[in-house]
Amino acid sequence: MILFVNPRATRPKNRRFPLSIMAVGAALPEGTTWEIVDGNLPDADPLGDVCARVDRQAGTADPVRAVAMTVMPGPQLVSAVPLARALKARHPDLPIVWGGNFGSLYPTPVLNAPYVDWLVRGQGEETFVELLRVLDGTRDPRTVAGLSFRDADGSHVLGAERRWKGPDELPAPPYHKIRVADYLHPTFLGRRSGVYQASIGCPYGCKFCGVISVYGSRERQQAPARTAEHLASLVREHGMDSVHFYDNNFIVREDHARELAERLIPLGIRWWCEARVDALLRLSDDTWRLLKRSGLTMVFCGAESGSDDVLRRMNKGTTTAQIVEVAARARAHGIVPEFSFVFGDPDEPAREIENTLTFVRTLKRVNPSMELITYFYTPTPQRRGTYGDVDALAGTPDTLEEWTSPEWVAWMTHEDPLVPWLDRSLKARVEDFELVLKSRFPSVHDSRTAGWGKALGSLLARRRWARADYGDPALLRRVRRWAQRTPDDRQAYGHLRVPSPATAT
Ligand code: B12
Ligand code: SF4
Repeated sequence: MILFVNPRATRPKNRRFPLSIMAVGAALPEGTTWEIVDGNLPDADPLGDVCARVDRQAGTADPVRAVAMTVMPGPQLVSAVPLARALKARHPDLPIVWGGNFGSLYPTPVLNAPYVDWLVRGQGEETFVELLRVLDGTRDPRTVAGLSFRDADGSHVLGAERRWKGPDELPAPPYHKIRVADYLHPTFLGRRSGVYQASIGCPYGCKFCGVISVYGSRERQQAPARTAEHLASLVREHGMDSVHFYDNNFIVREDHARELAERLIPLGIRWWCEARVDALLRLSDDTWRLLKRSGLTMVFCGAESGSDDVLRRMNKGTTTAQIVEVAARARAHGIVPEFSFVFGDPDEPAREIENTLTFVRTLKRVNPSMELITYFYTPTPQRRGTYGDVDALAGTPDTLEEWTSPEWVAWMTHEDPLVPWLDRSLKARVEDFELVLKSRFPSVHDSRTAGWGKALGSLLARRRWARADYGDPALLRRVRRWAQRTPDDRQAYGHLRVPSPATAT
């Protein structure tokens, strides 16, 4: 038996299908038994749960052969480290395998950890199956692409990169291995929202993005018929009424987008996806209408900057004029655009922050329903040069213990990286702007602020917004705090926030 673990990454009420480990489990050879332990379920005790299952299987014909954990940078790493360490202490001979984005980007600290035995980088399905043969003693680990491990002398062996497969070549998500109803939650889209990923990778090469570091600049999309079939079963059997598509680029080609939309219409769901502005501008008005009819409610676009020079240096491949045009077309078609921006240009941080704030105001004028997402630039290991030409690995920790410190968690989540070029006052400027904007125009994602608080905040922010006066909005901050129904949590999907020294009070 294999135990797959999804260490806690979000508040239980925000948990989503544990797609990563579901995907790897589904690809196991027939006859291999496997179970999921999800640390995101309410009252979960993953350590106790895993140990109980190991004890239950011990002495049977099907003992636990490995514990396989998915680990994303950020709070999930903070949960994963003590869990792996404690498991190793209790069961020293039980192989512990890590996979997912953290180890794919930062293999060294993972391989330095004595409580992690094997690391799978990039796509995991085939690598993990081959690793099982290594554990059986029938395969040399050095021949397994995508596998990394510590050699007998302690040196690190990084296997060759594995050429990955597209979704159509992989098994369907094994929904029978989880209680689907536990993962359908209210969001702004619907009462029973689910998630789905219909493509893998991304063909672009933005110099700040972690996706291409893990998957390279390549994207494979699933056939629309298969996507619709999987979603239809979630709608039919579990009453799912809306879906967030996790694809990095859900809309790439017009013919593909049209076929998908046509197949989604009968499902009667509302949906959210990510798409590039240039891809959206390639669509005809008829296709925009079709997407709207199929339930597209909000589209997330990485706008990144209000300066064409920065967009060029990021290798984004889009322009500010295109972003404005998308805002206008989305308005014409009644679809909410959600624009995310990366603040903190390494060369001209102050100037570029002002450029982008001014640009956000322009977008808000063009499309008042536009939603804003802000990130602070955190250099991420790249294949072909980083935005700002900084060394993304310089100074990063070599141990998992250091990575789990609040400073490094704030770095990984792109919320508060302590980078030398981002002065605290510049960061505060962005945060104050965001507070004024979101007070004046409450976000549809905001289910935490009571209605009266939104109305009062909007009224109080009116003059500030009109005068572009964002400096220290103490009163708006207090209103936010008073009107908060649940503790603040900036992420739309939510995750555990570890206070950083800079933000802790
Ligand atoms: C779902 C998701 C989340 C969820 C839950 C993640 C979880 N593990 O439970 C939530 C909402 C919590 C989340 C939060 C964050 N996320 Co996130 N997230 C995603 C998203 C949209 C989809 C991931 C997914 O499930 N894909 C489907 C599965 C099938 O694919 P997969 O995860 O890649 O898994 C495959 C391989 O990685 C590997 N694998 C994965 N786990 C394992 C385990 C084993 C044992 C093995 C063998 C293999 C293996 O095999 C799998 C199958 O091929 C991706 C974007 C994307 N489309 O990839 C971003 C993404 C991974 N997130 C990202 C980031 C940055 C974050 C945040 C740090 C952002 C933030 N500021 O909030 C936070 C913090 C994370 C945390 N809480 O710890 C980045 C990572 C890039 C980077 N530079 O690190 C991504 C790529 C988004 C982006 N474009 O920037 N995220
Ligand atoms: S930012 Fe978006 S478009 Fe650019 S490489 Fe990353 S996923 Fe692709």
